[in-house]
Amino acid sequence: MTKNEIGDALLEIATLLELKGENPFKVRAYQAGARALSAIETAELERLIAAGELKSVKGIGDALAQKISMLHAEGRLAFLENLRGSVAPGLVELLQIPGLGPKKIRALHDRLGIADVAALAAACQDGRVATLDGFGEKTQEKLLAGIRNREAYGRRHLWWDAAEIAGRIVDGLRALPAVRRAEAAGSLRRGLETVGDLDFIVAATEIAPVMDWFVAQPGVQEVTARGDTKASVRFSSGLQADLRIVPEEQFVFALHHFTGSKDHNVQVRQRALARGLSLSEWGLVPAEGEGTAKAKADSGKSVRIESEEGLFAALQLRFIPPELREGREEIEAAEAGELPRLIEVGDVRGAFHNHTTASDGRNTLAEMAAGAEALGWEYLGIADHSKASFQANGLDEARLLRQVEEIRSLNASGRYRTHLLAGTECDILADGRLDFDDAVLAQLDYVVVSVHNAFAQDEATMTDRILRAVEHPCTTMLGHATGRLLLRREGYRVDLARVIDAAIAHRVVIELNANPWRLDLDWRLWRRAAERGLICAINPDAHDVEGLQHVRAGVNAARKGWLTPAQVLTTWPRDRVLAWLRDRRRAAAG
Ligand code: DGT
Ligand code: CA
Ligand code: CA
Ligand code: ZN
Repeated sequence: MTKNEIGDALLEIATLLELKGENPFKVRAYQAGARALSAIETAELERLIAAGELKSVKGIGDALAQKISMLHAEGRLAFLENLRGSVAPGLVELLQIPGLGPKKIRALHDRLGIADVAALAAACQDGRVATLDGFGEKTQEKLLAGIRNREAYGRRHLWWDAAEIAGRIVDGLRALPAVRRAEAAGSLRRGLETVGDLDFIVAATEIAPVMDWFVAQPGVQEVTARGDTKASVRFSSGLQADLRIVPEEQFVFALHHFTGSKDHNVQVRQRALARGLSLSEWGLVPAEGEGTAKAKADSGKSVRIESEEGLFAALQLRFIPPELREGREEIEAAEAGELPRLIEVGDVRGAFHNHTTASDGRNTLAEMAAGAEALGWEYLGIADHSKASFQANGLDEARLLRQVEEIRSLNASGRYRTHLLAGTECDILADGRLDFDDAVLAQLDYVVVSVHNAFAQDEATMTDRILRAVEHPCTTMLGHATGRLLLRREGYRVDLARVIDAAIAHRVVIELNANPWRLDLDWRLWRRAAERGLICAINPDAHDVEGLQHVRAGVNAARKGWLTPAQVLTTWPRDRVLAWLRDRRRAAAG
C-alpha cells in the first residue's frame, strides 16, 4: 500500500471505532497516526519501516507501527477487516449524509435507536431529531435535505468509480476460457460523467460458466435477474450491471446497439434504412422481405461484420469514437470525413492545478514532482490555495514566495526530469478582486483563479465577479468554472456564455478540472467554445500523487467535448508552454 492508502486505512479505523463508541483516546491515536504519517516523505517511511524504527516517530506508538508495517507489506489488515464486519452497514451508510460524522451518528443510534438512513428520515420527519442535544431544528432540516438529495441522485454513479469496477469485470470475463470477446458498453463506454448502470456484452462458446462467474463477483449483493442469455446484478454500492451473452457473429451489432446513445442509434438506423438495410442489435439485414430483423439475422441474412469500423464503413461512415455517440452531429461529421483527432491520455505532457502539503494536499512538493516524473510529464504546475481559503490552509505572501524559492531550487538541482512551474490557485474574492497583489502575482509562472466562497451570490453578481477576475492582466486560467460537484451539489449561478467570451477575448485559459467529481467546465460546452478560440487546460486538481491519475477522467470529458490536442494547453511541449506563459506575462506587464 502507498503512504496515502495507509493513511486512509488508519482514518477508516478511527471512524469505525468511533461509530462503535470505543474509547475516544483510541480513536484519536489513529487520527494522530494518520497525520504523523502524512508528514513523513515516502522514502523516509520506507527506511523507517525497514529499520523497524517507525515507533520513534512522534504520534506513532508500538501497536500503530505494527499495523502500518503490515498494511505496507501486505496491503491488508485483519484487524480492519474484522472491524468493518462488526459495524452495521446502515451506520456506515449514514456517513454519506452531509452534516453527519461518527459522533453524531453514535448519538442518533444511542438515543433514538437510529441504525440506517430510512430510520433517520422518519425521525427527522416527526421532529424527534430536533429534540436531541446538539441537533436542533436547523440541523434536522439540513439532514432531511441531504437525504432527499441523495435519493434524487442516488440512482447514478461517478464514471470514475464505475470504470474501476467495469475494468475488473471485463478483464475477468476475457480470462474465462469460454469467452471470445467482452466489452463494457453503455454510458460508461461513451465516457459520460455519470453512469446509470453497467452494460457488458460478451461473445462466448458456452453460457453457463460465464453467468456463474458474473453473478459470483465480489461486491455483488443481489442477483436481480437471470435468464437464458442475460443476467443482472446489484453491487453493494447500489450500482447495477447487465450482462448479455450473444453469438460471436452478433457481437459487433450488440456492442454498437448497447453502447448507444439512443439518439445516436436512431440516427444510424435511419441511415441504414435509407440504404435499404435494417440495423439492430442482432445484425444488418435487408429491410425488404418477410420476417423480423431478428429472424433474418438468426437465419444468416446479416452482413458479416467483425468490428465497429466495419459496421460504420458498411454505412459509408468513418469510425465514430464511442465518446462522440451522443447524437450531436457526429454522423454528419463522420460522413464528411471531418471527425476530430481526439485527444488521448498519451498526449498529456503536464498539468497546472495541483496542491501540496503546503495547503491542503497530502504529498510534499518533492513527492508530487516524483509522481509527475513517473507519469512521464514534462512539467508540473503547483497551485496551492491562497490565504483567503484559510479552511484549506491557504498560503500567505511570505509562504507563497518561499514555495517559489523552493520550486526554483528544486528545478536547479536537476533532481527530477519534470520541470516544476510556480503558480497559485488564487481565490477570487467576493467582489472579484484577487487574493494577492499584482507585485506578488508577477513573481509566479502562472495564476489560476477560482471561486471558493460566497457560492450563494445571484447570477449577475457572480458573473461580474468572475468576469473581473478573468479580465485581470495577471490571470492565466480560470479554475473549476461552476464549482459543481457531480451528484452532490449544483454549481453556482453564473452566465457561462459571457465568461467564455471574456476568456477568449483576454486569452485566458479555462480549465477542464479532471477531478471525477467536478469535470468542470462541462464537456457539452467545449466544442463550440474551442472552435471560437478558447484554450483548454486539463488539470487534475490533484491533492496527492494518486490524484494525478485523474487526468484520465479529464481526457475522457475532453474527448466528449470533441477536443483535439492542439486545443489543450497541457498537451503542448514544455518549451512552447513556457514561451506562451512568458509572452502572456510580458503582455500583462506592458
Ligand atoms: P445509463 O445507464 O442511464 O447511464 O445510460 P446508457 O446509455 O448506458 O443506457 P442503458 O443502460 O439504458 O442502455 C444502454 C444502451 O442501449 C443505450 O445507450 C442505447 C441502447 N438502448 C437501450 N434501450 C434502448 C431503446 O429503447 N431504444 C434504443 N434506440 N436504444 C436503446
Ligand atoms: Ca447503462
Ligand atoms: Ca443497462
Ligand atoms: Zn479550487
